[in-house]
Amino acid sequence: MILDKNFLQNSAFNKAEYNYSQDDLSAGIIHIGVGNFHRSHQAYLLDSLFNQRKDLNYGIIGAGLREYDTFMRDDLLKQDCLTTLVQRDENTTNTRVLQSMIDFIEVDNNLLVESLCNENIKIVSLTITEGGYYIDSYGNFNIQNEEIQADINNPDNPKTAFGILIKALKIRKEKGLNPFTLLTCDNIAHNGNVLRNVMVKMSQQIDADLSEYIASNVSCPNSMVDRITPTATKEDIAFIQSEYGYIDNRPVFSEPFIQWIIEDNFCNGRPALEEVGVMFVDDIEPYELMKIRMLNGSHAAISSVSALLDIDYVHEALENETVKTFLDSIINKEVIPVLKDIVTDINLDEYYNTVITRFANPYIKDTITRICFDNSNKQPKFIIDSIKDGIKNNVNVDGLILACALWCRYSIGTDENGKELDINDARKDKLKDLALEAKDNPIVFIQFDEIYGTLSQNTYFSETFTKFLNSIWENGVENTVKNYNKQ
Ligand code: CS2
Repeated sequence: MILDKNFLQNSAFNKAEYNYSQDDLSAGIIHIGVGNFHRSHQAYLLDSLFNQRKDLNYGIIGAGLREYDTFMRDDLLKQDCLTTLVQRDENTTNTRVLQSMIDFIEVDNNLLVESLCNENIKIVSLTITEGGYYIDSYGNFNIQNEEIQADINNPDNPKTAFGILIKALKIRKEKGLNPFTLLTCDNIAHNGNVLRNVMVKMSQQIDADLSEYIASNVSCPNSMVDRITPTATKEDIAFIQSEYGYIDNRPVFSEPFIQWIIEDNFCNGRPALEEVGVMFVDDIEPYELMKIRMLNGSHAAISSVSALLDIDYVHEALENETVKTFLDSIINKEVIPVLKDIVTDINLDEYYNTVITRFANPYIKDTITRICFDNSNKQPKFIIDSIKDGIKNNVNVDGLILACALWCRYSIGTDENGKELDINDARKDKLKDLALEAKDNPIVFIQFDEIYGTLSQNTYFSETFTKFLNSIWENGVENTVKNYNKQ
């Protein structure tokens, strides 16, 4: 029996806990990029709000532009867009079927534009990954990118999310409809500002008036999002079937922890998410910096070394003394000293303890492969920015530089026993070539400017990287990290 509306209405499953159904909702949000995270986070919080019978006009419509989205759409439509969310740690297994998504637009750019022009849509939210914003290693919008240029030259037939949003905003403006808020939920510092800059700069090349209109009328609040959400496995699907008697082909498993902090800047209204624990603030910077540098930074710091040491899960990485000591040293000696002047209201040591406790949760089975995914878009934002700031502030960042050398070794694609590493990165081939060349000439890896910008010109950085990479090849991964840990 596949999960669907009928099943939910007719079975005894958790019935008492549902105070609304999809029939009570109308569409108010289009979400682009429906993955696991969106569903464990935004869709879950809206479900909690709807369950209080509030703001029922903010139902979510799923959308996407890629092949992956067609598979997600097909599967979700078969189960009436319902998602089973299981939140797990050692004390709880909390299962709920989320009903906050009510439809999923066909993966077709014209249909997406059409839906975006529905005046009931007040918010367009996005999870299009850190790499989805065309940002170069200097933090600037890469307007010369081929895909962006194609949309600028052919704005009526856009292919990128931004081209599509610009076209829809143009139509809304012409029809005299209010614009929508653009709410990014990706892990990028100042994510709203980044998005806004892309929208304004790109539209400038298309239609100057429209660009001005977007700059003055469309809000792009910055936000910090947080909930660890691994990819569900076959065993997870089987767990739901044996435990609850139905099949959900797209369940989501997450930790119980959840956080969403948003700047309160919505041009066309918003749901009362504060009722379900979302924090609305005037300035997001301290929170997002803390989260990106400490939580995502920790993942990025342990990702390559764990893969090279043949560790499968994040909780196992934390049980490995070499990896744990390495991480503690990076965060305590290199990341926190830079952050403590910017993040003054939050106890960073306590925050780090929470991060570690969350990583140690064995019940969510977060994989090292997941945290290695798309590393070439994560290293710049999660590691390299910390290195740059450390150097500026005279903080020793040897550990972070060692993390870069380990990533270089990882990019070869095999571990020290010849076992193949499961690398999922658009720059994989280029990185492998550079990593092989770097065996004899380490500096070529850090001269890859799409990732490192001009950082290789810093002598401390390039000498330390060279020292560590040479040591990795001479003494091995584990010994190199252990030696660093002794410092
Ligand atoms: C992870 C994130 O992909 C990563 O590198 O750090 O997916 C992380 O689990 C989330 O940001 C947690 O909110």
